[in-house]
Amino acid sequence: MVHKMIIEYVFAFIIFLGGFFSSIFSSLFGTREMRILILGLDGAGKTTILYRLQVGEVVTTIPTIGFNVETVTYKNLKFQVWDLGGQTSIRPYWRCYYSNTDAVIYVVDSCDRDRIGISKSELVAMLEEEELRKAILVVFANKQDMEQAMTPSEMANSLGLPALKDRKWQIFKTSATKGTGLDEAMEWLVETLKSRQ
Ligand code: G3D
Ligand code: MG
Repeated sequence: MVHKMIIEYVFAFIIFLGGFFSSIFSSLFGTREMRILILGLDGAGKTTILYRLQVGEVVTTIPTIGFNVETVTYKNLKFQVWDLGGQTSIRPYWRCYYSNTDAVIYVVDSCDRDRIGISKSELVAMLEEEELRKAILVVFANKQDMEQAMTPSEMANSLGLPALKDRKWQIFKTSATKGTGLDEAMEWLVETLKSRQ
């Protein structure tokens, strides 16, 4: 009897977690499609985050020029993910995906001190794109569950965030594997998008 109650409780909890993000997003109703890019260096945790959002099926496509694009569509929201860094020759092709972008979720591995400089230059280069001029920027200081993680303020400075001009931005501590901090960050994003509509 007690066992059964515990099992039911655990199930209810899992269902609650699954529904959490979708309930945040369902409040972002509108007619226009909202586009959100999830970007960052490889290994930062983007794919893990995309699955954590649990709002739909992740579809992976490989455009002919050869980079992975993962997409999740939920109601009028479209999330697209790919890795930055590496081959600069394919960079111009990213532009096909920039148009009408409402927000960029920039994911950074908080433990990767060696590549924070590359992460910064990739971010800066991307923000120079005309199509992203009005996009809101949310930085996920990911892997905060690790002991050696940099603090969000350390990361904000290393990424040059305080120097950004005419950009609505915010940084959040997250752990994609533990699932912490994501809801807070997504809530901020949704509220900020709503206030702009
Ligand atoms: P990417 O899509 O940005 O390239 P992934 O990154 O989502 O594939 O994640 C890369 C690795 O980092 C994965 O480990 C993943 O489990 C891990 N990871 C993602 N987020 C976190 C986090 O918040 N904390 C910790 N500790 N690890 C995280 P593997 O071992 O599968 O390569
Ligand atoms: Mg990935």
